[in-house]
Amino acid sequence: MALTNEYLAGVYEDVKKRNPGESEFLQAVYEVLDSLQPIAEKRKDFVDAGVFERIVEPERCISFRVSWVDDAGKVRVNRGYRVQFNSAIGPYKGGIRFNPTVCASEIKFLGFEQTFKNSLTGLPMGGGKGGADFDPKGKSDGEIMRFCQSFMTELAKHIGPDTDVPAGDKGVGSREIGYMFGQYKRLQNEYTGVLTGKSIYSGGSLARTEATGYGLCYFVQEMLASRGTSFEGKTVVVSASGNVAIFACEKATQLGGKVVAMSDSNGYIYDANGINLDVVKQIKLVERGRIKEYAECVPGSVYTEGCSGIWTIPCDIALPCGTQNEIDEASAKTLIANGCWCVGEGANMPSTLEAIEVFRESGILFGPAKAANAGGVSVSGLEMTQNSTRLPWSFEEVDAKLLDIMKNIYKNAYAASVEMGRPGDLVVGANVAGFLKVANAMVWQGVAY
Ligand code: NDP
Ligand code: 2IT
Repeated sequence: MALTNEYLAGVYEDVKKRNPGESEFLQAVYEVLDSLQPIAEKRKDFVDAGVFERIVEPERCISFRVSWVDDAGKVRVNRGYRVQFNSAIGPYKGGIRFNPTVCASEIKFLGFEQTFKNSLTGLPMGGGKGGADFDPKGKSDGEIMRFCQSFMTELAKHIGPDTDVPAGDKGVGSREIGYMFGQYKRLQNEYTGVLTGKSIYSGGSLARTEATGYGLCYFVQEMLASRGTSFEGKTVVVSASGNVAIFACEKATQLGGKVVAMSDSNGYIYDANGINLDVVKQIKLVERGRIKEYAECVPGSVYTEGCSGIWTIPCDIALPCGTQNEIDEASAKTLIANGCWCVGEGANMPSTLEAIEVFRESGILFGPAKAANAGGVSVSGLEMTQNSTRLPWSFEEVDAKLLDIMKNIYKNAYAASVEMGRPGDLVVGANVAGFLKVANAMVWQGVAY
């Protein structure tokens, strides 16, 4: 794979030199620049304003020490990050991830993707992402609280309701947001909507918990409608069993689909009768257990060790909701060989560049992450609106707005794909539609001399 546009090929070479070894970040940048090649040819004003060079460079990268004390009284040290990628269209906005894999490359790829995703939502939010190489697995509640407080003690210096508004991501849910919110309030003596994904008792929005998974299904519903069909009677495979996966499973089932498999990073469960989501919720949300336990609770279901095996299960619709690069070229080919004809990305960048090529060449329906999983940050944007107006909305109001936003994202991405001469290629459509708004704002705001 190589960029044919000489100018963008040069921009990409520069990004490679400046970010050596950052494979996830380079992958995300390559995919976007590839889609933007016709734009670079047409829009001399963007080239003259250095938009392409600027948009691949984060505005600010903060990295900091997070020291905390574990239950045994031992001092532990992790590394925290906040990458404030682009503020052309609004305050930086994006989640915080706690996972041992977290590093500069991972947070930069996520912040870069977030910039285009947030633009697609139509709401005034710039792109940012943060996290720490902290593993929440096996930690006590007290350890999680002390870590979150120490993390926020530094992060608080860099964020604010009109500056940068973090939220959850992998390893960060309502519990962690609560501990961080409490610490921010203590430090700043301010009760503001500085974080989203808050509890409904502290200014959170109803339907934020469900938003990414529900939004993903609303987006897939639009893709299916373009072929005159729906979720009704379709077999669905959902990877992972975290926040996004659980509510994708819930909405896909409500819309008439049958979800037959879910997973975690250790393995997957197959239930030919359709996943019993109450059991999954009890194991994952209440007991914080492993997906393996499902097979012990539900007769007839089977657990298999190893998470990538989930892509060998025959299905109509695949919803990867776990992590980056969980579908490689071989898994993509297996999915298609077994009859899969629709993929909606719930996780960020779950398909490798090679896997995406397989999906695009085969002509199946493919909903790329920055469009398909934008429901979470959309409802975060609606949470910010409710916080600034001090008026909470009902679940139904938020859900209706979410549906509307996801329909619009589909419509705009599809329209951009047509304009680029690639009708139905939503990778190109989402990248171009997301880029144009940010690029126009960057030109309008000028360059600091
Ligand atoms: P959670 O921490 O709630 O859940 C993560 C889930 O992914 C866990 O079940 C985890 O299993 C599983 N997982 C991790 N690696 C793999 C793998 N290789 N194969 C299968 N499952 C795996 O995180 P979220 O649900 O919030 O996030 C999931 C994805 O969705 C991430 O890519 C995130 O960036 C993205 N996303 C999240 C949004 C949100 O609002 N939360 C919004 C948009 C995107 P285990 O317990 O074993 O680690
Ligand atoms: O990847 C994402 O869009 C998120 N983790 C949600 C970000 C947010 O600010 O709600």
